[in-house]
Amino acid sequence: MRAEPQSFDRVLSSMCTEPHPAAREAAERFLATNPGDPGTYQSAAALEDRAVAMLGEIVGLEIDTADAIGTGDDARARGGEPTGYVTSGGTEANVQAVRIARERAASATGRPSVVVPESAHFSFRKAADLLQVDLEVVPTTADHRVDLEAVRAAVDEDTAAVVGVAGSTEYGRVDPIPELGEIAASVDALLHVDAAWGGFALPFTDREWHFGHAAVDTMAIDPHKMGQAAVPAGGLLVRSTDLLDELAVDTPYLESTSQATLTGTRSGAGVASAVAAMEELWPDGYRDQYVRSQHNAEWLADQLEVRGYEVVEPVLPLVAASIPTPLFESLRAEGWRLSRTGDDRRVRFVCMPHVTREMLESFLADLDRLESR
Ligand code: 0PR
Repeated sequence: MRAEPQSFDRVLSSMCTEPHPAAREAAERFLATNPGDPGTYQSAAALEDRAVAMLGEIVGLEIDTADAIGTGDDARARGGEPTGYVTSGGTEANVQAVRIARERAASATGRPSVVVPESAHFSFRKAADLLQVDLEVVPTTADHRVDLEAVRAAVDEDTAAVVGVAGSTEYGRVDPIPELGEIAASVDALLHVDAAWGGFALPFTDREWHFGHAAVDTMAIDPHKMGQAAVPAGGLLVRSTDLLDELAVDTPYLESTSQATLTGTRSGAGVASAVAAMEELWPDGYRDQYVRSQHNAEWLADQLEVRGYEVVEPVLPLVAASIPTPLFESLRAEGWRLSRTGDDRRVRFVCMPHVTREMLESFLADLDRLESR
């Protein structure tokens, strides 16, 4: 087989990026390891503890490495400590968070429901489908954040979880997390925050989004997106081990006695590359990258506005702009990888680390040329 992987030269649509060189190297070294079997792959499992501890630092949780999942039995015996694990991505973290909430609500009488903003990622639909919970989709307001009044009206005794998005897929918006926490607590539901994409940018903003800012119970944060790790490396973090216990199944013939992850065999490459990227970049490298990407997004938004396109201002490094379909198609034909929002077909530019000012200048030159044809 000889096929070239996708070059990132013209990719403006993706939430993935070129892995950091240290992350690439670490992924290669751990290709054949499985942190899902910590008894056998001890160093991959130890790296996962390290990944979880570092993710904890980023999301405002102090995690003792001995409490992470590799040594889960000990941690569970002690109970209550914050913990988590490296998932295959945001989808798995979101599915598992819904599963935790459903299990926790299992003794309630009605069918459990999860309240999500319409801006939530489609992985919550998969979760609802698989787990047989009702998805209550509430609208967003004009600024593309969840309508709190609608959330208040949607919750009741069957609500197992309320979801807030910290960096939405289509507009990069951050829901009012502290307020969502209060609403969730008022009906004894869990608060899950989806920071799968935003989690590595938000620490450098003044947004209130993490465990230290609000009564957050579970969170998705993906090293394989803004974290510059190799795919697959997502993260699920929980406020206390008893929440992860809701997921544990017995594993009779493994050395470890239970498993809380959704997949069995997992990628040691993802885990090792997440640790390498975070050790290399947290916090200064991520801060520099956020500042660079945010400036690029603001610059692109201005440039598009000057040209008469309607633009949704970037709160995080993501710009959405109304570009007519024929022009969108012509740009794609030139090799630009672009995608559109579901509701109003705006073109979505994700200013990931591989997106440079030069690349955006070259994109705008093509846009101008094609527009004047
Ligand atoms: N939560 C949020 C807020 C997301 O944006 C995404 C992915 C997920 C969860 C799910 O994450 P996984 O895809 O890791 O399971 N959103 C991206 C999107 O729809 C997914 C993506 C990534 C699409 C890379 C294309 C691509 O090249 O844009």
